[in-house]
Amino acid sequence: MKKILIANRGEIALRIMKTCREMGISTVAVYSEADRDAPFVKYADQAFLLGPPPSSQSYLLKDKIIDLCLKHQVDGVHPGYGFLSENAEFAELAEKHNITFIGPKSHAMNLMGSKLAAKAAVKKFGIPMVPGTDEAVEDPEEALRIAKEIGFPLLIKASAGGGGKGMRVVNEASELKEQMERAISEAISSFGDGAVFIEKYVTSPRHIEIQILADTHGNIVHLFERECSIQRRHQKVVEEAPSAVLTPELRHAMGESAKDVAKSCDYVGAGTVEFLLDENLNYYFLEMNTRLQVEHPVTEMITGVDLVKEQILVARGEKLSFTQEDLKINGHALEVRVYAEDPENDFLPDIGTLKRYVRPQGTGIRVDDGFEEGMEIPIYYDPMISKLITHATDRNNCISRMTRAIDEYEINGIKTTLPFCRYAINHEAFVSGNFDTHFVKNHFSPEDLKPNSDELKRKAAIFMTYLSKNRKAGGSENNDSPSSETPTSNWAKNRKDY
Ligand code: MV4
Repeated sequence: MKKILIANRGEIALRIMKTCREMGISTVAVYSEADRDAPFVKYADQAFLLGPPPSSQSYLLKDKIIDLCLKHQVDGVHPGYGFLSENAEFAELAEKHNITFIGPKSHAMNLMGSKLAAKAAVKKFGIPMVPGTDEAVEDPEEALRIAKEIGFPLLIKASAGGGGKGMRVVNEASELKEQMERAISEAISSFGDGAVFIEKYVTSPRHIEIQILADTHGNIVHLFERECSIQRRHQKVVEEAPSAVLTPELRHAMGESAKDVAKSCDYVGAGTVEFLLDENLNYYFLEMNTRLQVEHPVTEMITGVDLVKEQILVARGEKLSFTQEDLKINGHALEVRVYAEDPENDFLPDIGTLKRYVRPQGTGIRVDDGFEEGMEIPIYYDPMISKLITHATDRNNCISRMTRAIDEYEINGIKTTLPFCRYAINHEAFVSGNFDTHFVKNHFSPEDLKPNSDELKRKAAIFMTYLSKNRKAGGSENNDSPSSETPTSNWAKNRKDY
Protein backbone atom coordinates (compact mmCIF):
# COMPACT_ATOMS: atom_id res chain seq x y z
CA MET A 1 0.00 0.00 0.00
CA LYS A 2 1.60 3.21 -1.20
CA LYS A 3 -1.26 5.67 -1.27
CA ILE A 4 -4.25 5.87 1.07
CA LEU A 5 -7.36 8.00 0.65
CA ILE A 6 -8.91 9.05 3.94
CA ALA A 7 -12.69 9.12 3.48
CA ASN A 8 -13.29 11.32 6.51
CA ARG A 9 -12.67 14.78 7.96
CA GLY A 10 -11.50 16.63 11.06
CA GLU A 11 -9.39 15.19 13.83
CA ILE A 12 -9.65 11.56 12.73
CA ALA A 13 -8.59 12.30 9.15
CA LEU A 14 -5.54 14.11 10.51
CA ARG A 15 -4.78 11.37 13.01
CA ILE A 16 -4.85 8.68 10.28
CA MET A 17 -2.65 10.77 7.95
CA LYS A 18 0.01 11.17 10.64
CA THR A 19 0.43 7.41 10.88
CA CYS A 20 0.47 7.09 7.07
CA ARG A 21 3.26 9.64 6.90
CA GLU A 22 5.27 7.71 9.51
CA MET A 23 4.84 4.58 7.39
CA GLY A 24 5.98 6.31 4.20
CA ILE A 25 2.50 6.07 2.69
CA SER A 26 1.22 9.09 0.77
CA THR A 27 -2.18 10.52 1.68
CA VAL A 28 -5.19 11.79 -0.21
CA ALA A 29 -7.79 13.98 1.49
CA VAL A 30 -11.33 14.44 0.28
CA TYR A 31 -13.27 17.39 1.64
CA SER A 32 -16.50 19.36 1.49
CA GLU A 33 -16.82 23.08 0.82
CA ALA A 34 -17.14 23.64 4.58
CA ASP A 35 -13.70 22.11 5.16
CA ARG A 36 -11.65 23.94 2.49
CA ASP A 37 -9.28 25.48 5.04
CA ALA A 38 -9.18 22.56 7.47
CA PRO A 39 -5.80 21.29 8.70
CA PHE A 40 -6.44 17.77 7.38
CA VAL A 41 -6.76 19.17 3.84
CA LYS A 42 -3.46 21.04 4.14
CA TYR A 43 -1.67 18.08 5.72
CA ALA A 44 -2.54 15.61 2.94
CA ASP A 45 -0.22 15.11 -0.04
CA GLN A 46 -3.20 15.58 -2.35
CA ALA A 47 -6.71 16.87 -1.68
CA PHE A 48 -9.91 16.81 -3.73
CA LEU A 49 -13.20 18.62 -3.27
CA LEU A 50 -16.22 16.32 -2.98
CA GLY A 51 -19.05 18.85 -2.94
CA PRO A 52 -21.29 21.05 -0.76
CA PRO A 53 -21.20 20.79 3.05
CA PRO A 54 -24.05 18.32 3.77
CA SER A 55 -22.48 14.87 4.11
CA SER A 56 -25.04 13.40 1.68
CA GLN A 57 -23.43 15.65 -0.95
CA SER A 58 -19.83 15.10 0.13
CA TYR A 59 -18.47 12.55 2.64
CA LEU A 60 -21.13 9.93 1.83
CA LEU A 61 -20.63 9.97 -1.96
CA LYS A 62 -19.38 6.39 -2.40
CA ASP A 63 -19.01 6.42 -6.19
CA LYS A 64 -17.28 9.77 -6.30
CA ILE A 65 -14.77 8.65 -3.67
CA ILE A 66 -14.07 5.38 -5.53
CA ASP A 67 -13.67 7.32 -8.82
CA LEU A 68 -11.09 9.56 -7.16
CA CYS A 69 -9.21 6.49 -5.89
CA LEU A 70 -9.08 5.02 -9.40
CA LYS A 71 -8.09 8.27 -11.04
CA HIS A 72 -5.23 8.93 -8.63
CA GLN A 73 -3.76 5.42 -8.15
CA VAL A 74 -5.01 5.07 -4.59
CA ASP A 75 -4.62 1.50 -3.33
CA GLY A 76 -6.23 1.75 0.12
CA VAL A 77 -9.14 3.67 1.64
CA HIS A 78 -9.48 4.39 5.36
CA PRO A 79 -13.02 5.32 6.42
CA GLY A 80 -12.27 6.55 9.98
CA TYR A 81 -15.41 6.53 12.16
CA GLY A 82 -18.93 7.64 11.24
CA PHE A 83 -19.73 8.42 7.58
CA LEU A 84 -18.94 5.30 5.47
CA SER A 85 -17.03 3.41 8.14
CA GLU A 86 -19.71 0.77 8.76
CA ASN A 87 -21.15 0.75 5.26
CA ALA A 88 -20.75 -2.78 3.88
CA GLU A 89 -21.73 -1.62 0.41
CA PHE A 90 -18.86 0.86 0.32
CA ALA A 91 -16.39 -1.78 1.52
CA GLU A 92 -17.55 -4.11 -1.27
CA LEU A 93 -17.40 -1.37 -3.87
CA ALA A 94 -13.80 -0.61 -2.91
CA GLU A 95 -12.76 -4.27 -3.02
CA LYS A 96 -14.48 -4.73 -6.39
CA HIS A 97 -12.16 -2.06 -7.79
CA ASN A 98 -9.06 -3.55 -6.15
CA ILE A 99 -8.86 -0.83 -3.55
CA THR A 100 -8.21 -2.21 -0.07
CA PHE A 101 -10.87 -1.19 2.42
CA ILE A 102 -9.05 -0.67 5.73
CA GLY A 103 -11.53 -2.48 7.93
CA PRO A 104 -13.29 -5.83 8.17
CA LYS A 105 -14.93 -7.72 5.31
CA SER A 106 -18.50 -6.76 4.44
CA HIS A 107 -19.69 -10.09 5.90
CA ALA A 108 -18.60 -9.06 9.40
CA MET A 109 -20.08 -5.57 8.98
CA ASN A 110 -23.44 -6.97 7.87
CA LEU A 111 -23.52 -9.59 10.61
CA MET A 112 -22.69 -7.16 13.42
CA GLY A 113 -24.88 -4.45 11.88
CA SER A 114 -27.89 -6.63 12.63
CA LYS A 115 -28.13 -6.98 16.41
CA LEU A 116 -30.25 -10.14 16.04
CA ALA A 117 -27.81 -11.78 13.60
CA ALA A 118 -24.97 -10.81 15.95
CA LYS A 119 -26.69 -12.42 18.94
CA ALA A 120 -27.36 -15.59 16.96
CA ALA A 121 -23.72 -15.76 15.80
CA VAL A 122 -22.13 -15.26 19.23
CA LYS A 123 -24.57 -17.59 20.99
CA LYS A 124 -22.70 -20.60 19.57
CA PHE A 125 -19.59 -19.45 21.46
CA GLY A 126 -21.34 -19.34 24.81
CA ILE A 127 -20.77 -15.65 25.35
CA PRO A 128 -22.83 -14.23 28.25
CA MET A 129 -25.89 -12.31 27.07
CA VAL A 130 -28.70 -10.48 28.83
CA PRO A 131 -31.74 -12.78 29.21
CA GLY A 132 -34.07 -12.15 26.30
CA THR A 133 -35.00 -13.15 22.77
CA ASP A 134 -32.62 -13.81 19.91
CA GLU A 135 -35.34 -13.71 17.31
CA ALA A 136 -37.56 -10.85 16.19
CA VAL A 137 -40.76 -10.47 18.20
CA GLU A 138 -43.85 -9.36 16.28
CA ASP A 139 -46.86 -10.56 18.24
CA PRO A 140 -47.72 -8.62 21.45
CA GLU A 141 -49.16 -11.82 22.99
CA GLU A 142 -45.88 -13.63 22.43
CA ALA A 143 -44.06 -10.61 23.85
CA LEU A 144 -46.17 -10.83 26.98
CA ARG A 145 -45.29 -14.52 27.46
CA ILE A 146 -41.60 -13.71 27.07
CA ALA A 147 -41.91 -10.73 29.40
CA LYS A 148 -43.44 -12.87 32.14
CA GLU A 149 -40.57 -15.30 31.81
CA ILE A 150 -37.75 -12.75 32.02
CA GLY A 151 -39.51 -10.21 34.23
CA PHE A 152 -39.81 -6.41 34.26
CA PRO A 153 -38.35 -3.92 33.63
CA LEU A 154 -37.41 -4.89 30.12
CA LEU A 155 -36.03 -3.20 27.07
CA ILE A 156 -37.26 -3.34 23.49
CA LYS A 157 -34.44 -2.87 20.99
CA ALA A 158 -34.39 -2.48 17.22
CA SER A 159 -32.27 -5.08 15.44
CA ALA A 160 -31.02 -2.45 13.01
CA GLY A 161 -30.42 0.04 15.83
CA GLY A 162 -27.33 0.24 18.01
CA GLY A 163 -25.60 2.94 19.97
CA GLY A 164 -28.84 3.44 21.88
CA LYS A 165 -31.02 4.26 18.88
CA GLY A 166 -34.51 2.75 18.89
CA MET A 167 -34.59 1.49 22.50
CA ARG A 168 -37.62 1.54 24.81
CA VAL A 169 -37.85 0.69 28.49
CA VAL A 170 -41.01 -1.14 29.57
CA ASN A 171 -41.73 -1.09 33.31
CA GLU A 172 -44.90 -3.18 33.50
CA ALA A 173 -47.09 -5.48 31.45
CA SER A 174 -49.76 -2.82 30.84
CA GLU A 175 -47.28 -0.73 28.82
CA LEU A 176 -45.91 -3.56 26.73
CA LYS A 177 -48.28 -3.64 23.75
CA GLU A 178 -48.18 0.08 23.10
CA GLN A 179 -44.41 0.35 23.53
CA MET A 180 -43.86 -2.54 21.19
CA GLU A 181 -46.04 -1.05 18.49
CA ARG A 182 -44.18 2.25 18.84
CA ALA A 183 -40.80 0.55 18.74
CA ILE A 184 -41.69 -1.33 15.56
CA SER A 185 -43.01 1.71 13.70
CA GLU A 186 -40.02 3.76 14.87
CA ALA A 187 -37.66 1.03 13.65
CA ILE A 188 -39.36 0.99 10.25
CA SER A 189 -39.16 4.76 9.83
CA SER A 190 -35.58 5.09 11.15
CA PHE A 191 -33.93 1.99 9.71
CA GLY A 192 -36.34 0.56 7.15
CA ASP A 193 -36.36 -2.64 9.23
CA GLY A 194 -39.08 -3.27 11.82
CA ALA A 195 -37.39 -6.21 13.56
CA VAL A 196 -37.31 -5.69 17.35
CA PHE A 197 -36.34 -7.95 20.24
CA ILE A 198 -36.72 -8.00 23.98
CA GLU A 199 -34.11 -8.06 26.74
CA LYS A 200 -34.18 -7.83 30.49
CA TYR A 201 -33.35 -4.21 31.35
CA VAL A 202 -30.09 -3.97 33.31
CA THR A 203 -30.94 -0.91 35.39
CA SER A 204 -27.57 0.46 36.50
CA PRO A 205 -24.90 -0.91 34.19
CA ARG A 206 -21.40 0.22 33.40
CA HIS A 207 -20.40 0.33 29.76
CA ILE A 208 -17.16 -1.56 29.19
CA GLU A 209 -15.76 -2.23 25.75
CA ILE A 210 -12.85 -4.41 24.65
CA GLN A 211 -10.52 -3.42 21.81
CA ILE A 212 -9.54 -6.30 19.57
CA LEU A 213 -7.17 -6.71 16.62
CA ALA A 214 -7.34 -9.61 14.18
CA ASP A 215 -5.16 -10.44 11.19
CA THR A 216 -5.93 -12.48 8.07
CA HIS A 217 -3.92 -15.45 9.43
CA GLY A 218 -6.31 -16.26 12.27
CA ASN A 219 -4.45 -14.40 15.04
CA ILE A 220 -6.62 -12.37 17.40
CA VAL A 221 -5.55 -10.31 20.41
CA HIS A 222 -7.47 -8.05 22.77
CA LEU A 223 -5.99 -4.76 23.92
CA PHE A 224 -7.86 -4.62 27.24
CA GLU A 225 -10.89 -2.52 28.06
CA ARG A 226 -12.13 1.03 27.88
CA GLU A 227 -14.64 2.26 30.43
CA CYS A 228 -17.18 4.52 28.69
CA SER A 229 -19.95 4.84 31.26
CA ILE A 230 -19.80 8.64 31.52
CA GLN A 231 -22.10 9.59 28.68
CA ARG A 232 -24.99 11.92 27.98
CA ARG A 233 -27.80 10.84 25.68
CA HIS A 234 -25.60 8.09 24.23
CA GLN A 235 -22.82 10.57 23.53
CA LYS A 236 -19.68 9.56 25.41
CA VAL A 237 -18.02 12.35 27.39
CA VAL A 238 -15.23 10.72 29.42
CA GLU A 239 -13.44 7.46 28.59
CA GLU A 240 -10.67 5.69 30.44
CA ALA A 241 -8.43 2.66 30.33
CA PRO A 242 -8.17 0.50 32.31
CA SER A 243 -11.53 0.45 34.11
CA ALA A 244 -11.41 1.15 37.84
CA VAL A 245 -13.43 -1.99 38.61
CA LEU A 246 -12.12 -4.88 36.50
CA THR A 247 -10.06 -7.53 38.24
CA PRO A 248 -7.35 -9.31 36.21
CA GLU A 249 -9.60 -12.40 36.11
CA LEU A 250 -12.63 -10.48 34.83
CA ARG A 251 -10.44 -8.64 32.30
CA HIS A 252 -9.15 -11.97 31.03
CA ALA A 253 -12.65 -13.46 30.77
CA MET A 254 -14.06 -10.42 28.95
CA GLY A 255 -11.02 -10.33 26.67
CA GLU A 256 -11.51 -13.97 25.73
CA SER A 257 -15.23 -13.39 25.12
CA ALA A 258 -14.40 -10.42 22.88
CA LYS A 259 -12.00 -12.59 20.89
CA ASP A 260 -14.78 -15.18 20.49
CA VAL A 261 -17.13 -12.47 19.20
CA ALA A 262 -14.47 -11.58 16.62
CA LYS A 263 -14.16 -15.27 15.66
CA SER A 264 -17.93 -15.58 15.28
CA CYS A 265 -17.86 -13.16 12.33
CA ASP A 266 -14.38 -13.92 10.90
CA TYR A 267 -13.28 -10.48 11.92
CA VAL A 268 -10.21 -8.82 10.42
CA GLY A 269 -8.80 -5.49 11.59
CA ALA A 270 -9.45 -3.33 14.64
CA GLY A 271 -12.83 -3.74 16.29
CA THR A 272 -14.60 -3.09 19.57
CA VAL A 273 -16.85 -5.43 21.50
CA GLU A 274 -19.29 -3.66 23.84
CA PHE A 275 -20.43 -5.19 27.10
CA LEU A 276 -22.69 -4.17 29.96
CA LEU A 277 -21.37 -4.83 33.44
CA ASP A 278 -23.91 -5.04 36.27
CA GLU A 279 -23.51 -4.27 40.01
CA ASN A 280 -22.38 -7.84 40.68
CA LEU A 281 -19.73 -7.64 37.97
CA ASN A 282 -21.60 -9.95 35.61
CA TYR A 283 -20.92 -8.99 32.02
CA TYR A 284 -23.15 -9.28 28.96
CA PHE A 285 -22.40 -8.91 25.26
CA LEU A 286 -24.17 -5.92 23.70
CA GLU A 287 -22.83 -5.34 20.19
CA MET A 288 -19.66 -5.09 18.15
CA ASN A 289 -18.49 -1.91 16.45
CA THR A 290 -16.68 -2.76 13.24
CA ARG A 291 -14.56 0.38 13.04
CA LEU A 292 -11.85 2.41 14.73
CA GLN A 293 -13.54 4.22 17.62
CA VAL A 294 -13.35 7.84 18.69
CA GLU A 295 -11.88 6.81 22.05
CA HIS A 296 -9.13 4.54 20.63
CA PRO A 297 -6.34 6.84 21.96
CA VAL A 298 -6.77 5.70 25.58
CA THR A 299 -5.95 2.16 24.45
CA GLU A 300 -2.95 3.44 22.51
CA MET A 301 -1.67 5.27 25.58
CA ILE A 302 -1.77 2.24 27.91
CA THR A 303 -0.50 -0.33 25.38
CA GLY A 304 1.91 1.71 23.24
CA VAL A 305 0.26 0.27 20.13
CA ASP A 306 -0.59 2.56 17.20
CA LEU A 307 -3.98 1.13 16.25
CA VAL A 308 -4.10 2.84 12.86
CA LYS A 309 -0.71 1.41 11.97
CA GLU A 310 -1.90 -2.08 12.93
CA GLN A 311 -5.07 -1.59 10.87
CA ILE A 312 -2.94 -0.79 7.83
CA LEU A 313 -0.51 -3.69 8.40
CA VAL A 314 -3.36 -6.16 8.80
CA ALA A 315 -5.10 -4.78 5.69
CA ARG A 316 -1.85 -5.42 3.79
CA GLY A 317 -2.08 -9.06 4.82
CA GLU A 318 0.72 -8.98 7.37
CA LYS A 319 0.72 -11.05 10.53
CA LEU A 320 0.26 -9.30 13.88
CA SER A 321 3.76 -8.56 15.16
CA PHE A 322 2.86 -9.25 18.80
CA THR A 323 0.98 -11.87 20.80
CA GLN A 324 -1.46 -11.54 23.71
CA GLU A 325 1.41 -12.24 26.14
CA ASP A 326 3.39 -9.30 24.72
CA LEU A 327 0.63 -6.87 25.68
CA LYS A 328 0.75 -5.22 29.11
CA ILE A 329 -1.21 -2.36 30.67
CA ASN A 330 1.10 0.58 31.30
CA GLY A 331 -0.37 3.15 33.69
CA HIS A 332 -3.71 4.85 33.16
CA ALA A 333 -5.24 6.99 30.41
CA LEU A 334 -8.22 9.34 30.31
CA GLU A 335 -9.93 11.02 27.38
CA VAL A 336 -12.42 13.85 27.50
CA ARG A 337 -14.33 14.87 24.42
CA VAL A 338 -14.46 18.60 23.89
CA TYR A 339 -17.74 19.52 22.24
CA ALA A 340 -18.86 22.94 21.03
CA GLU A 341 -21.81 22.78 23.43
CA ASP A 342 -22.85 24.87 26.41
CA PRO A 343 -23.04 22.63 29.50
CA GLU A 344 -24.74 25.45 31.47
CA ASN A 345 -27.52 25.58 28.92
CA ASP A 346 -28.63 21.97 28.43
CA PHE A 347 -25.63 21.29 26.18
CA LEU A 348 -27.02 23.45 23.40
CA PRO A 349 -24.67 23.39 20.40
CA ASP A 350 -22.64 26.61 20.27
CA ILE A 351 -21.44 27.95 16.97
CA GLY A 352 -18.81 30.53 16.23
CA THR A 353 -15.15 31.20 15.63
CA LEU A 354 -12.24 29.85 17.64
CA LYS A 355 -10.98 33.30 18.59
CA ARG A 356 -8.24 31.95 20.76
CA TYR A 357 -7.11 28.34 20.75
CA VAL A 358 -4.13 27.20 22.82
CA ARG A 359 -3.53 23.50 23.51
CA PRO A 360 -2.23 22.28 26.84
CA GLN A 361 1.24 20.76 26.77
CA GLY A 362 3.59 18.57 28.74
CA THR A 363 4.38 15.00 29.69
CA GLY A 364 1.51 12.59 29.17
CA ILE A 365 -0.76 15.01 27.29
CA ARG A 366 -2.13 14.33 23.83
CA VAL A 367 -4.57 16.51 21.91
CA ASP A 368 -6.27 15.04 18.84
CA ASP A 369 -7.93 17.93 17.04
CA GLY A 370 -8.75 19.17 13.60
CA PHE A 371 -9.08 22.92 14.01
CA GLU A 372 -6.81 25.92 14.39
CA GLU A 373 -7.16 29.34 15.97
CA GLY A 374 -9.30 31.63 13.82
CA MET A 375 -11.36 28.84 12.27
CA GLU A 376 -15.11 28.50 12.40
CA ILE A 377 -16.67 25.25 13.63
CA PRO A 378 -18.92 24.08 10.78
CA ILE A 379 -22.53 23.39 11.75
CA TYR A 380 -22.96 20.48 9.35
CA TYR A 381 -21.13 17.79 11.28
CA ASP A 382 -20.49 16.44 14.77
CA PRO A 383 -19.84 19.32 17.21
CA MET A 384 -16.69 17.68 18.62
CA ILE A 385 -13.79 20.16 18.59
CA SER A 386 -11.13 17.88 19.94
CA LYS A 387 -10.19 15.01 22.22
CA LEU A 388 -7.96 15.70 25.18
CA ILE A 389 -6.09 12.63 26.36
CA THR A 390 -3.79 12.23 29.36
CA HIS A 391 -1.60 9.35 30.45
CA ALA A 392 -0.01 8.87 33.87
CA THR A 393 1.34 6.18 36.19
CA ASP A 394 -2.00 5.58 37.89
CA ARG A 395 -5.63 6.71 37.91
CA ASN A 396 -5.29 9.48 40.51
CA ASN A 397 -2.26 10.99 38.80
CA CYS A 398 -4.10 10.76 35.53
CA ILE A 399 -7.08 12.70 36.95
CA SER A 400 -4.72 15.39 38.31
CA ARG A 401 -2.95 15.63 34.98
CA MET A 402 -6.25 15.89 33.11
CA THR A 403 -7.45 18.58 35.49
CA ARG A 404 -4.31 20.63 34.83
CA ALA A 405 -4.59 20.04 31.08
CA ILE A 406 -8.21 21.25 31.11
CA ASP A 407 -7.23 24.35 33.13
CA GLU A 408 -4.48 25.18 30.64
CA TYR A 409 -6.59 24.52 27.53
CA GLU A 410 -7.66 27.94 26.21
CA ILE A 411 -10.67 27.96 23.94
CA ASN A 412 -12.30 31.35 23.41
CA GLY A 413 -15.17 32.34 21.19
CA ILE A 414 -17.14 29.13 21.64
CA LYS A 415 -18.67 27.52 24.72
CA THR A 416 -17.32 24.04 25.28
CA THR A 417 -17.92 21.02 27.49
CA LEU A 418 -14.48 21.42 29.15
CA PRO A 419 -15.85 22.82 32.44
CA PHE A 420 -18.30 19.94 32.58
CA CYS A 421 -15.50 17.42 31.98
CA ARG A 422 -13.44 19.02 34.76
CA TYR A 423 -16.40 18.75 37.10
CA ALA A 424 -17.11 15.13 36.14
CA ILE A 425 -13.61 13.72 36.59
CA ASN A 426 -13.23 15.42 39.99
CA HIS A 427 -16.61 14.32 41.30
CA GLU A 428 -16.44 11.99 44.28
CA ALA A 429 -18.33 9.27 42.39
CA PHE A 430 -15.84 9.35 39.53
CA VAL A 431 -12.76 9.58 41.73
CA SER A 432 -13.92 6.63 43.84
CA GLY A 433 -14.82 4.62 40.74
CA ASN A 434 -18.37 4.13 41.99
CA PHE A 435 -20.44 5.21 38.97
CA ASP A 436 -22.58 3.81 36.14
CA THR A 437 -24.16 4.99 32.88
CA HIS A 438 -26.52 7.26 34.87
CA PHE A 439 -23.65 9.39 36.22
CA VAL A 440 -24.65 12.61 34.42
CA LYS A 441 -28.34 12.31 35.31
CA ASN A 442 -27.53 11.39 38.93
CA HIS A 443 -24.68 13.78 39.67
CA PHE A 444 -24.86 16.81 37.41
CA SER A 445 -26.98 19.92 37.29
CA PRO A 446 -25.95 23.10 35.45
CA GLU A 447 -25.68 24.97 38.80
CA ASP A 448 -22.64 22.83 39.55
CA LEU A 449 -20.69 24.94 37.04
CA LYS A 450 -21.90 28.34 38.27
CA PRO A 451 -19.30 30.78 39.68
CA ASN A 452 -20.51 30.56 43.32
CA SER A 453 -19.05 27.08 43.64
CA ASP A 454 -16.63 26.17 46.42
CA GLU A 455 -13.91 25.92 43.82
CA LEU A 456 -14.23 29.59 42.97
CA LYS A 457 -14.35 30.62 46.63
CA ARG A 458 -11.13 28.73 47.12
CA LYS A 459 -9.57 30.51 44.17
CA ALA A 460 -10.76 33.87 45.45
CA ALA A 461 -9.15 33.14 48.80
CA ILE A 462 -5.86 32.26 47.11
CA PHE A 463 -6.08 35.42 45.07
CA MET A 464 -6.64 37.62 48.11
CA THR A 465 -3.64 36.04 49.82
CA TYR A 466 -1.48 36.73 46.77
CA LEU A 467 -2.66 40.33 46.67
CA SER A 468 -1.91 41.10 50.31
CA LYS A 469 1.44 39.31 50.08
CA ASN A 470 2.43 41.37 47.05
CA ARG A 471 1.42 44.59 48.73
CA LYS A 472 3.45 43.80 51.82
CA ALA A 473 6.46 42.89 49.67
CA GLY A 474 6.06 46.19 47.88
CA GLY A 475 5.96 44.69 44.40
CA SER A 476 6.63 41.59 42.46
CA GLU A 477 10.31 41.11 43.25
CA ASN A 478 11.60 39.26 46.26
CA ASN A 479 8.45 37.25 46.55
CA ASP A 480 7.57 33.59 45.95
CA SER A 481 4.78 34.48 43.54
CA PRO A 482 6.18 34.68 39.98
CA SER A 483 4.97 38.24 39.33
CA SER A 484 2.27 40.50 40.62
CA GLU A 485 0.44 40.07 37.36
CA THR A 486 0.16 36.31 37.36
CA PRO A 487 -2.57 35.89 39.94
CA THR A 488 -4.63 38.64 38.38
CA SER A 489 -4.53 37.13 34.92
CA ASN A 490 -5.18 33.64 36.22
CA TRP A 491 -8.11 34.95 38.17
CA ALA A 492 -9.61 36.55 35.12
CA LYS A 493 -9.01 33.43 33.09
CA ASN A 494 -10.56 31.11 35.61
CA ARG A 495 -13.58 33.29 36.10
CA LYS A 496 -14.34 33.09 32.40
CA ASP A 497 -13.96 29.33 32.39
CA TYR A 498 -16.25 28.42 35.24
C1 MV4 B 1 -28.99 -2.10 27.45
C2 MV4 B 1 -29.09 -1.41 28.68
C3 MV4 B 1 -29.67 -2.09 29.73
N1 MV4 B 1 -30.12 -3.36 29.58
N2 MV4 B 1 -29.45 -3.37 27.36
C4 MV4 B 1 -27.33 1.57 24.92
C5 MV4 B 1 -26.40 1.55 23.78
C6 MV4 B 1 -26.61 0.24 23.14
N3 MV4 B 1 -25.36 -0.28 22.70
C7 MV4 B 1 -27.23 -0.62 24.18
N4 MV4 B 1 -27.54 0.23 25.28
C8 MV4 B 1 -28.04 -0.26 26.43
N5 MV4 B 1 -28.46 -1.54 26.38
C9 MV4 B 1 -30.00 -3.96 28.40
N6 MV4 B 1 -30.48 -5.21 28.26
C10 MV4 B 1 -28.65 -0.12 28.76
C11 MV4 B 1 -28.13 0.48 27.63
C12 MV4 B 1 -27.74 1.85 27.81
C13 MV4 B 1 -26.42 2.23 27.74
C14 MV4 B 1 -25.40 1.34 27.46
C15 MV4 B 1 -24.10 1.73 27.40
C16 MV4 B 1 -23.79 3.06 27.61
C17 MV4 B 1 -24.75 3.97 27.86
C18 MV4 B 1 -26.08 3.58 27.94
C19 MV4 B 1 -27.05 4.51 28.23
C20 MV4 B 1 -28.35 4.13 28.29
C21 MV4 B 1 -28.69 2.79 28.07
